[in-house]
Amino acid sequence: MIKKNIVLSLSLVMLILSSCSIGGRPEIVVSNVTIIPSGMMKGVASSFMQIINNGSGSDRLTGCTIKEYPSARGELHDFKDGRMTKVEEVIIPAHETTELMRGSLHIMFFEIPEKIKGTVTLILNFEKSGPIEVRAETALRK
Ligand SMILES: [Cu+2]
Repeated sequence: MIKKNIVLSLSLVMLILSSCSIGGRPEIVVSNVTIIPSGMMKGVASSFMQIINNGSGSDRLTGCTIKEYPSARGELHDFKDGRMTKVEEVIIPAHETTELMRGSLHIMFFEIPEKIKGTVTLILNFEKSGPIEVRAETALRK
């Protein structure tokens, strides 16, 4: 009976330990945020940035909006087999920097009501960290 109890409590400890390592807290820092209006399509812009996760748990980017233009629609895009495709989420692994850049993962906005310039505020929605506001500098397409 005693032996059985020890085994039971040991497995409980292991369960708690393993759930900690999976469910640790993410610590998100976002830098180098740019938003680039499309030269060809009206009301469309792409956004690039670095999302740094200094925490011990992963997070997911699930969406993005522009504070100044709430009606604009933000989509998460990736490239698969050389073609741009919409994705539902971007996984942000712990202890890693996730790069959103041209030709790879990026955010794209549609139906922006006017030509954007200067800086705008993006609201990035994370599953665990919640909404994070970042300033995005408008850049011209190089
Ligand atoms: Cu895109």
